[in-house]
Amino acid sequence: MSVPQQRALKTAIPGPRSQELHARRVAAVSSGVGSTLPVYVERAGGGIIVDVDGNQLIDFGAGIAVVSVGNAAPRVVERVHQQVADFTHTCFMVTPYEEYVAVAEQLNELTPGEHEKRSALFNSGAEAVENAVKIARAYTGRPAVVVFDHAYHGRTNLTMALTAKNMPYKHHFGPFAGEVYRVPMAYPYRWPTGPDNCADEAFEQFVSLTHAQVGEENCAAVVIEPIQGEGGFIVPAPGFLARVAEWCADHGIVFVADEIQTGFCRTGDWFACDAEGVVPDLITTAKGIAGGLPLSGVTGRAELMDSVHGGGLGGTYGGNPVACAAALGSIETMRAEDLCGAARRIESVMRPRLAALAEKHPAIGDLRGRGAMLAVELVKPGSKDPNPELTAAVSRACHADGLVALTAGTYGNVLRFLPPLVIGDDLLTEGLDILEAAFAANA
Ligand code: PLZ
Repeated sequence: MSVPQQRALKTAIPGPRSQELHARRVAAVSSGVGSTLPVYVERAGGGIIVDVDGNQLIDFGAGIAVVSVGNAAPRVVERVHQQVADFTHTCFMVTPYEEYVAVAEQLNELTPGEHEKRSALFNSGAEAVENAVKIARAYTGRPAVVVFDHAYHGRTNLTMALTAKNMPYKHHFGPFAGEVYRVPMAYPYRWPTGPDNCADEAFEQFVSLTHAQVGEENCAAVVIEPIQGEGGFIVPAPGFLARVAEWCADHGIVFVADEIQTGFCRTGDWFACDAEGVVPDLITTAKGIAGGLPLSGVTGRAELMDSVHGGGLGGTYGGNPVACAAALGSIETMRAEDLCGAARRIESVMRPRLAALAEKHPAIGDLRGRGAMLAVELVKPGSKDPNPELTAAVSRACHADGLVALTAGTYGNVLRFLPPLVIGDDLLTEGLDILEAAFAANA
């Protein structure tokens, strides 16, 4: 690995060169685009990001769960090099190529369920979710889509409507797409009558609200993240997903699992649905699929995917050959290096440390997640009132100490950890030491 797997701080964070670039950025880039940690990146690999001042930061973000195989992963780089040299674009809708077909084959094989499947490729996660809704509507002939509290599905007009949180995703950007209905999420930590009642009661509310306010026969799809990502790594109460999926099947409603953040080994399985034996009708993927190149997919039952009129799905760049080559290199890496196993190993290192931290700091109200998708929810001591101030302070302290840590949550009070799955135990442990010190200094 060409990037040394060590943390090293040469300047304050951000350093002078990053600050220079930041001044240029402010003059050139819309202030509507944010950055969590404005160090400007020069190189990255494994569990390390090297900035333009020579600082080496530990990466607990993986570009928001994207570079699961690590940055510039060798198999990705090799296939991308070959592909850019061969051809960069013809448009699959004009003159197709094998790489797209090969990625579709991989998706059909790896996603949950043994039924016959088809896939279609796009560029971003939001685009995949939009297309899943289009396909569900075309198949069922029904308009409505049911989504959940705390959901995140993207920033385009339809996916903003599907996304729950106003700030920063929706504020001032309406009006939003219609025929979107929201129901409570089975969120054990915040379930009013306690976690034990959560699955049953949330399921009852989902059914009764969908029946009363939408009507089953008007409902094209239910769209759900099997573990909510931006919403704060909310793991639905056990059994909830399976019951929702079964109820959808009983009513001819398409069950769509948005696995854009949870997919491709992140949770210790190829897909988060696997852990509960849930088989979605459609599944959306992106992020981890292509080692950092923009690619997304919708995969699902052949009869559903083939119900759309010919030419109804597409886009200039969807399934771009370079992105497909990257995906093939990325999937090959996940298989060869058993990155599902790696995600479970990461959990076995992180969870006990986070549990010990939670013992020590009453500000940690909940520890949750699965595999290499773990989070702590921070509250004001003695209550469940969200503590976004402490969350921001701890994450700032981590950044200053050379750890890229991300926040999440409807209330901005969740610290989430998404290391690249190829990160070494040493860096993982050192990152956790930094986190511990950040809590000691701020909580
Ligand atoms: N569905 C479950 O997690 C993207 C968004 C970051 P795109 N999550 C990161 C931000 O602030 O924009 C995401 C997701 C789930 C859909 C999406 C959307 O994927 O590739 O960002 O469009």
